[in-house]
Amino acid sequence: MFKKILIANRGEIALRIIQACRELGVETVAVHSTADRDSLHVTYAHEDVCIGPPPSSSSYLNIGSVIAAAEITGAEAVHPGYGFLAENAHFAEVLADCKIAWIGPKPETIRAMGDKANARRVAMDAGVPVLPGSRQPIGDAAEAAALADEVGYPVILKAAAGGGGRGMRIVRDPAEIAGQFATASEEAAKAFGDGSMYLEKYLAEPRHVEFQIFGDRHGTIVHLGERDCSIQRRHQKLVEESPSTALDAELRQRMGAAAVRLAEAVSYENAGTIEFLLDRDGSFYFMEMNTRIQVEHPVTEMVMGVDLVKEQIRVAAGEPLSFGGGMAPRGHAIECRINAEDPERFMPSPGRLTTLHLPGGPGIRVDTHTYQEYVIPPYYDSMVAKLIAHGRDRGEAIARLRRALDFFIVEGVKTTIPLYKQILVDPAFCRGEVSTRFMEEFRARQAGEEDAGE
Ligand code: MV4
Repeated sequence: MFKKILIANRGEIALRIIQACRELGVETVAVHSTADRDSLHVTYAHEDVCIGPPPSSSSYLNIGSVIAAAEITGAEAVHPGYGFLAENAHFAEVLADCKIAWIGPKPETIRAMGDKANARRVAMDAGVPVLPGSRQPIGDAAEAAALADEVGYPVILKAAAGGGGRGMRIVRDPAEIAGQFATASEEAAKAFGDGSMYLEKYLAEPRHVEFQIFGDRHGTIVHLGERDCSIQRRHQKLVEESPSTALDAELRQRMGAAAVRLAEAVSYENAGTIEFLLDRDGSFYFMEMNTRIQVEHPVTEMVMGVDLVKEQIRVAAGEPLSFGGGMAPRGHAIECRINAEDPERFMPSPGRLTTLHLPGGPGIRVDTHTYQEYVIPPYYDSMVAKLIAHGRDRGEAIARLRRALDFFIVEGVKTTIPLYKQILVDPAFCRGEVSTRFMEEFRARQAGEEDAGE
């Protein structure tokens, strides 16, 4: 096992990784920008190194500074968390050159899956279902038009270098395909330095169902069930749960087998996520693969009874997986991402947490780097905490989450807590009827209720 690990991240995930290291008896190095001196990840690490000024481009994304911090402290491995450098294949390669271990998949896997058009082709070749569409990046507008005619409208244009909803265009009218292709490709070239686009048939009201997969260095690859992340707004996930109310054991087995097949096709190592779109009729289609630990990993941990971050470290140190595949979920878990935001406008609301009381009790987990009097800086994402409830069934998980939201007191900044209290009593949510359109439909129901009340 490693003696010392550097955590190349901040916020709640940095603290989560430090917790895992402690349990494994591994020493920790925190890196931080000048804006994060007072964060708990700095407090709890054995050592800390300031790596630059607040903008992440000058600190958490500065490969030279992070590697210098690892060299100075003698860290043997780096855990990247999520975001920042987590899916940067070049960073993983530079670490290897410096003889520092990378807690994540092989750089070539990160690169292969980071190109979303290539990932789609890998899935097709592995016999994993994909929506009708491109086999390779689209050459020009005429090719986009021909392909769209072939698969039928509506279609969606996606940037190969995008992902997570960035660089997407839905096209419903054949008259618009050429123009949309040109502008989308130009935008992608500007935003990602790569204008490659691919095309898929557009599904109107799918669910976002993703599978947690895990591979070790001895060739074992398993899945740990799914997370339903259909409730999103502007491609930001709001609520994540496991198991999905749309899956039975048979569909879970088939989707899980497809996820494992794809992971096997790239000899996947460490933790990863395979995203699917699930249609109403039970058809499922590969969308993207994420080659990192995800924000919503705790819902899987709670229903599967595993510690995914400890497992990442063990596997990176060469140990075999400590669990097998094919486990059935135990009970139900739901996570809310609590942000310092004005939920009406979805605008960040940074500042001092003048009061903070965190809920606890049976079945409740709170992952946070904050404390009373902590100041949320304006430079990074505005997450205050992840609140996760586990219950014997979905009803108990919802009741516990509602109770915990009622007992979660934050003063000094606006938060998304009131929004979650509304979602958790929404009739469609309570029936488990969610799709990627959920938030629009929910807003409409809320507006209708207000009208009726006046
Ligand atoms: C789609 C889709 C429907 N059809 N692709 C969004 C994030 C990125 N991972 C891909 N996404 C989608 N891709 C096809 N062929 C629906 C989504 C999607 C979505 C789209 C618009 C608004 C919200 C969304 C939430 C989740 C998924």
